[in-house]
Amino acid sequence: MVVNSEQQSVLVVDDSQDIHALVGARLKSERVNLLHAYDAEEGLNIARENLPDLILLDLDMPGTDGLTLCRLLKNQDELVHIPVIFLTATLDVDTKVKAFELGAVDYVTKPFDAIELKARVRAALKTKGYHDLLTTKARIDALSGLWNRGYLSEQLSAELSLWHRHGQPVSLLMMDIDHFKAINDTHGHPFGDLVIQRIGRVINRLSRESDVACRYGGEEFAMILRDTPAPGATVIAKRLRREIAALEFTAGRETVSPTMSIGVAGSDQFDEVAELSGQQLVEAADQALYRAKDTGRNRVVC
Ligand code: GH3
Ligand code: MG
Ligand code: MG
Ligand code: MG
Repeated sequence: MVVNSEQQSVLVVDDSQDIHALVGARLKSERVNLLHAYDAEEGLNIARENLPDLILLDLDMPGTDGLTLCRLLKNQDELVHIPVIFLTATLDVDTKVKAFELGAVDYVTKPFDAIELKARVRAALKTKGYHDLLTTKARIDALSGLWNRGYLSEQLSAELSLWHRHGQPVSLLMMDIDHFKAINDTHGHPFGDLVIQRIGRVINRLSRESDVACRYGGEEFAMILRDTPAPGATVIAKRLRREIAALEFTAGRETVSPTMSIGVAGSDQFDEVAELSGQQLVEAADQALYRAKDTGRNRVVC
């Protein structure tokens, strides 16, 4: 089973150039990208920038020591899941216990044995690969292959903080398939699932790399449009509506052509910049969607 097809990276934080050279030589045969830092501050910066899959951390460094750096790493949401293996000459039990309490997954004592270091690094990277796979799976909707609602909510909060701090606009589309119950009732639930899947593919195809397209639930979809005010989002929504209306499904001798109603809301439509929450933006897009339903369906309302 391929856990992670991308090359994993390992950050080595140690004040000794010799240790960097030694680790490099020991892990030469491994398919890993090595990153190097020579003190805690540099280690923290490189970790933040590169989000490595594993950190090999020296316990004894001048200035901020390894235990303190480990505590700093484990205090940051985006870094907390990076496994830390301590490199240490110390065999003192209290220090080892302290390291585990701070969140280290393992330690290797210097001078380290080549095979042992490799085995411990491999084991930690394998676990990290499984962790990443599960994290991704927990964010994806199985039927459509789009992101799920939980992930959309997380990303919406992140986008709104960019709006609050830098005035970078964000828009949200709420989409709902029209008369979907009738499609299910007439052609069956598996056919309905197929419609959801193919509409999901259209939404995915028309979304940009920076957008977050999700299945919000049932036959409802949502999309976050990054750095996009409401008028720009409306253009995208209209394109989506058009492409979905052009889809044709064959059900026995019949051709089914589902349509979608879309509500648009943008942060730029709100006056009180600092007050806007994800919930409010969802509510605004939902209200626009209701208006689209009320005024005849198969349309975009902003
Ligand atoms: P409207 O135009 O007002 O949106 O009408 P509608 O019939 O689409 O709305 P309603 O919310 O009444 O119906 C949604 C239907 O979607 C009901 C539910 O059985 C169906 N549904 C929800 N999730 C799934 C799913 O995963 N697969 C299938 N096939 N149907 C689903
Ligand atoms: Mg040292
Ligand atoms: Mg619905
Ligand atoms: Mg519907």
